[in-house]
Amino acid sequence: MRIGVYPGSFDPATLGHLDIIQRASKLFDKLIVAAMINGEKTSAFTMEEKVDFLKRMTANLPNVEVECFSGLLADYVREKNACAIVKGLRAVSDFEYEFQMALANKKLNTELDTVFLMTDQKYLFLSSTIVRDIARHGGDISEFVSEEVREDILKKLDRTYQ
Ligand code: COD
Repeated sequence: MRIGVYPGSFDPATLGHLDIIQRASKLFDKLIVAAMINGEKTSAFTMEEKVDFLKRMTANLPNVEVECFSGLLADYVREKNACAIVKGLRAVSDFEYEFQMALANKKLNTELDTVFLMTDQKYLFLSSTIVRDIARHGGDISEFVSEEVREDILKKLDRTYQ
Protein backbone atom coordinates (compact mmCIF):
# COMPACT_ATOMS: atom_id res chain seq x y z
CA MET A 1 0.00 0.00 0.00
CA ARG A 2 1.38 3.42 -0.97
CA ILE A 3 0.98 5.81 1.95
CA GLY A 4 1.59 9.57 1.73
CA VAL A 5 1.87 12.06 4.59
CA TYR A 6 0.75 15.68 4.18
CA PRO A 7 2.13 17.61 7.18
CA GLY A 8 1.34 21.13 8.26
CA SER A 9 0.44 23.56 10.98
CA PHE A 10 -3.15 23.92 9.66
CA ASP A 11 -3.83 26.94 11.90
CA PRO A 12 -6.54 26.75 10.54
CA ALA A 13 -6.83 24.54 7.44
CA THR A 14 -7.85 26.52 4.34
CA LEU A 15 -9.31 25.69 0.94
CA GLY A 16 -5.72 25.77 -0.36
CA HIS A 17 -4.85 22.91 2.01
CA LEU A 18 -8.04 21.06 1.06
CA ASP A 19 -7.22 21.33 -2.64
CA ILE A 20 -3.81 19.72 -2.01
CA ILE A 21 -5.45 16.98 0.12
CA GLN A 22 -8.03 16.18 -2.56
CA ARG A 23 -5.42 15.96 -5.30
CA ALA A 24 -2.89 14.01 -3.20
CA SER A 25 -5.56 11.52 -2.09
CA LYS A 26 -5.76 10.40 -5.73
CA LEU A 27 -2.02 9.73 -5.87
CA PHE A 28 -1.78 7.45 -2.82
CA ASP A 29 -3.75 4.45 -1.50
CA LYS A 30 -3.87 6.25 1.84
CA LEU A 31 -3.10 9.87 2.69
CA ILE A 32 -2.37 10.84 6.29
CA VAL A 33 -2.93 14.53 6.99
CA ALA A 34 -0.64 15.22 9.95
CA ALA A 35 -1.05 18.34 12.06
CA MET A 36 2.16 19.24 13.84
CA ILE A 37 2.19 19.73 17.59
CA ASN A 38 4.72 22.50 18.09
CA GLY A 39 5.36 23.45 21.70
CA GLU A 40 7.48 26.45 20.72
CA LYS A 41 5.05 28.15 18.35
CA THR A 42 1.79 29.59 19.70
CA SER A 43 -1.23 28.62 17.62
CA ALA A 44 -4.55 30.39 17.29
CA PHE A 45 -6.37 27.04 17.34
CA THR A 46 -5.91 24.09 19.69
CA MET A 47 -4.75 20.76 18.31
CA GLU A 48 -8.25 19.33 18.98
CA GLU A 49 -9.80 22.11 16.89
CA LYS A 50 -7.29 21.73 14.05
CA VAL A 51 -7.85 17.96 13.84
CA ASP A 52 -11.63 18.33 14.16
CA PHE A 53 -11.74 20.90 11.32
CA LEU A 54 -9.59 18.69 9.07
CA LYS A 55 -11.74 15.63 9.83
CA ARG A 56 -14.93 17.48 8.97
CA MET A 57 -13.41 18.92 5.78
CA THR A 58 -12.23 15.50 4.57
CA ALA A 59 -15.18 13.37 5.72
CA ASN A 60 -16.04 12.60 2.08
CA LEU A 61 -12.54 11.32 1.26
CA PRO A 62 -12.44 7.66 2.38
CA ASN A 63 -8.67 7.17 2.00
CA VAL A 64 -7.75 10.26 4.04
CA GLU A 65 -6.90 10.02 7.75
CA VAL A 66 -6.18 12.93 10.06
CA GLU A 67 -3.68 12.69 12.89
CA CYS A 68 -1.35 14.89 14.90
CA PHE A 69 2.35 14.37 15.42
CA SER A 70 5.27 15.79 17.35
CA GLY A 71 9.01 15.39 16.89
CA LEU A 72 10.76 14.86 13.60
CA LEU A 73 8.63 14.45 10.52
CA ALA A 74 11.14 11.96 9.05
CA ASP A 75 10.65 9.68 12.09
CA TYR A 76 6.86 9.99 11.97
CA VAL A 77 6.80 9.09 8.27
CA ARG A 78 8.97 6.03 8.91
CA GLU A 79 6.70 4.93 11.79
CA LYS A 80 3.68 5.19 9.46
CA ASN A 81 5.42 3.17 6.70
CA ALA A 82 4.76 6.04 4.31
CA CYS A 83 6.74 6.39 1.08
CA ALA A 84 6.43 10.15 0.57
CA ILE A 85 5.80 13.54 2.13
CA VAL A 86 3.35 15.77 0.25
CA LYS A 87 3.89 19.55 0.18
CA GLY A 88 2.08 22.38 -1.54
CA LEU A 89 3.95 25.12 -3.40
CA ARG A 90 2.64 28.64 -3.94
CA ALA A 91 5.64 30.81 -4.73
CA VAL A 92 9.40 30.90 -5.08
CA SER A 93 9.63 31.71 -1.37
CA ASP A 94 7.80 28.43 -0.57
CA PHE A 95 10.20 26.61 -2.88
CA GLU A 96 13.36 27.78 -1.14
CA TYR A 97 12.09 26.73 2.29
CA GLU A 98 10.56 23.46 1.10
CA PHE A 99 13.64 22.55 -0.95
CA GLN A 100 15.78 22.86 2.18
CA MET A 101 13.27 20.80 4.23
CA ALA A 102 13.06 18.10 1.55
CA LEU A 103 16.86 17.72 1.49
CA ALA A 104 17.06 17.64 5.30
CA ASN A 105 14.27 15.04 5.50
CA LYS A 106 16.01 12.92 2.86
CA LYS A 107 19.21 13.10 4.91
CA LEU A 108 17.30 11.96 8.02
CA ASN A 109 15.45 9.18 6.18
CA THR A 110 17.08 8.17 2.91
CA GLU A 111 14.04 6.15 1.80
CA LEU A 112 11.92 9.26 1.88
CA ASP A 113 10.87 11.43 -1.05
CA THR A 114 8.93 14.69 -1.04
CA VAL A 115 6.22 15.21 -3.65
CA PHE A 116 5.35 18.83 -4.48
CA LEU A 117 1.97 19.82 -5.81
CA MET A 118 1.53 23.29 -7.33
CA THR A 119 -1.23 25.35 -5.82
CA ASP A 120 -4.36 25.94 -7.82
CA GLN A 121 -4.20 29.53 -9.17
CA LYS A 122 -7.26 30.44 -7.06
CA TYR A 123 -5.32 29.72 -3.87
CA LEU A 124 -1.98 31.25 -4.84
CA PHE A 125 -2.24 34.02 -2.22
CA LEU A 126 -4.00 31.95 0.45
CA SER A 127 -2.47 31.07 3.81
CA SER A 128 -3.71 30.38 7.34
CA THR A 129 -2.21 33.73 8.38
CA ILE A 130 -4.34 35.59 5.83
CA VAL A 131 -7.49 33.75 6.97
CA ARG A 132 -6.79 34.59 10.63
CA ASP A 133 -6.14 38.24 9.77
CA ILE A 134 -9.32 38.66 7.71
CA ALA A 135 -11.43 36.85 10.33
CA ARG A 136 -10.02 38.92 13.20
CA HIS A 137 -11.01 42.11 11.40
CA GLY A 138 -14.54 40.96 10.68
CA GLY A 139 -13.95 40.24 6.96
CA ASP A 140 -15.59 37.60 4.79
CA ILE A 141 -13.63 34.31 4.77
CA SER A 142 -16.24 32.24 2.91
CA GLU A 143 -14.07 31.94 -0.21
CA PHE A 144 -11.03 30.82 1.78
CA VAL A 145 -12.23 28.12 4.18
CA SER A 146 -14.68 25.21 4.03
CA GLU A 147 -18.32 25.89 4.74
CA GLU A 148 -18.26 23.11 7.41
CA VAL A 149 -15.76 24.96 9.60
CA ARG A 150 -16.31 28.64 8.70
CA GLU A 151 -18.56 29.48 11.65
CA ASP A 152 -16.25 27.83 14.17
CA ILE A 153 -13.31 29.85 12.85
CA LEU A 154 -15.26 33.09 13.08
CA LYS A 155 -16.58 32.25 16.55
CA LYS A 156 -13.03 31.89 17.76
CA LEU A 157 -11.35 34.81 15.98
CA ASP A 158 -13.92 37.48 15.12
CA ARG A 159 -14.95 39.32 18.26
CA THR A 160 -17.83 40.98 16.39
CA TYR A 161 -19.26 37.59 15.34
CA GLN A 162 -22.68 36.87 16.90
N1 COD B 1 -1.92 26.27 -1.81
C1 COD B 1 -1.10 25.19 -1.83
N2 COD B 1 -0.39 24.73 -0.78
C2 COD B 1 -0.52 25.40 0.37
C3 COD B 1 -1.36 26.53 0.50
C4 COD B 1 -2.08 26.97 -0.65
N3 COD B 1 -2.86 28.06 -0.63
N4 COD B 1 -1.27 26.97 1.79
C5 COD B 1 -0.39 26.16 2.41
N5 COD B 1 0.07 25.20 1.56
C6 COD B 1 1.02 24.13 1.83
C7 COD B 1 2.34 24.63 2.41
O1 COD B 1 3.25 25.01 1.42
C8 COD B 1 2.80 23.38 3.16
O2 COD B 1 3.39 22.46 2.26
C9 COD B 1 1.48 22.76 3.65
O3 COD B 1 0.46 23.29 2.81
C10 COD B 1 1.16 23.08 5.11
O4 COD B 1 1.15 24.48 5.28
P1 COD B 1 1.08 25.11 6.76
O5 COD B 1 1.39 26.56 6.63
O6 COD B 1 -0.20 24.71 7.43
O7 COD B 1 2.20 24.33 7.55
P2 COD B 1 3.77 24.61 7.72
O8 COD B 1 4.41 24.95 6.40
O9 COD B 1 3.94 25.57 8.85
O10 COD B 1 4.24 23.14 8.21
C11 COD B 1 5.54 22.93 8.57
C12 COD B 1 5.84 21.46 8.96
C13 COD B 1 4.88 20.95 10.03
C14 COD B 1 5.68 20.59 7.74
C15 COD B 1 7.32 21.49 9.46
O11 COD B 1 7.50 22.47 10.46
C16 COD B 1 7.81 20.15 9.97
O12 COD B 1 8.05 19.25 9.20
N6 COD B 1 7.92 20.03 11.30
C17 COD B 1 8.33 18.81 11.98
C18 COD B 1 9.71 18.94 12.63
C19 COD B 1 10.78 18.49 11.68
O13 COD B 1 10.82 17.39 11.20
N7 COD B 1 11.70 19.43 11.40
C20 COD B 1 12.81 19.20 10.54
C21 COD B 1 12.42 19.25 9.11
S1 COD B 1 13.83 19.15 8.14
